[in-house]
Amino acid sequence: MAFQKTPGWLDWYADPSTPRLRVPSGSVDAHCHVFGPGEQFPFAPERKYTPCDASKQQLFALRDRLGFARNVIVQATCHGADNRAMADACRASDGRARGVATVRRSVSDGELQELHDAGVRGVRFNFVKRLVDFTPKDELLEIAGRIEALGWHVVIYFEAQDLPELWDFFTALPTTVVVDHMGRPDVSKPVDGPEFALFLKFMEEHPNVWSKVSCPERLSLAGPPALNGERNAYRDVVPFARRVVESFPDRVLWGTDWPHPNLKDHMPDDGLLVDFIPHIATTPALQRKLLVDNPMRLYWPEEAMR
Ligand code: 0GY
Repeated sequence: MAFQKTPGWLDWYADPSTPRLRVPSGSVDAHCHVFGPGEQFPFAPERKYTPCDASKQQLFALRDRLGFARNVIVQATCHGADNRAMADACRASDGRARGVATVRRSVSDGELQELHDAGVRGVRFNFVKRLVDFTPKDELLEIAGRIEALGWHVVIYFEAQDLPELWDFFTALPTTVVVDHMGRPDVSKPVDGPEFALFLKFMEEHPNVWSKVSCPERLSLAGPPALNGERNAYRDVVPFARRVVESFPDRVLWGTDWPHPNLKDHMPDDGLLVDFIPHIATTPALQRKLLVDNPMRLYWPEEAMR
């Protein structure tokens, strides 16, 4: 089936630069996606956007180019609750990819087990209104209870202004909870202001809450690096991400977010994104926790304990 991309869609950057940072051996890109290919894995009818194709082979090539060892492939909303493309990529990775799925209440125990066998270790609950239709909280809590039994965790995606309303639901979740992109802070506001303080309090008061310190290119208002020509790009996001890394060094993850859905202004060079890491995790010890120890503990615990 031929899919028509969303008008103005920016395709991923085909020739990323080699990062200056040599990431530690065994590093994990803990937030990335596969899209289709649409011919093989059609996009969901209820999707809010139609992306370009971004295959597992292309993802694995990027992994190798950037010097990473493993991926965590997160189900993107354009595939709805049809996890076939993500699970296929995990299965094809020789154990070097884990997955995060989207499931509905109707998912059977057998389907959950099949996803587990493919490498899935979490489900994603998405509250970003431009991406998904509303799912009742009781359905999500029921799903959380079922996946807890498999030892999985919940990944949540929301915007900073919605945290107060979602707080009671998030804090009722029985599993480890991983927040995408630091809960999308508004980086034009002060890092010490009330909005980000609430996010830090969320992490402080709930030791089961982790955060991805990813997506500076989504959060930055400072402009694309291709225009300002600096490798130290997305500077306005640095204080936020650095605060999270330094406050919770054992509960942070990092990912490229390749192939970067829904970016409007520019498509990041993934090599530059890797070079953002030393600005937010400023020592080799912090980089090792962020890129190796933490994701291994969450996604490959059987290897991390060896
Ligand atoms: C991201 C961010 C976005 C999209 C999705 O599943 C998705 O469609 O997560 C976004 O548009 O902000 O993490 O990929």
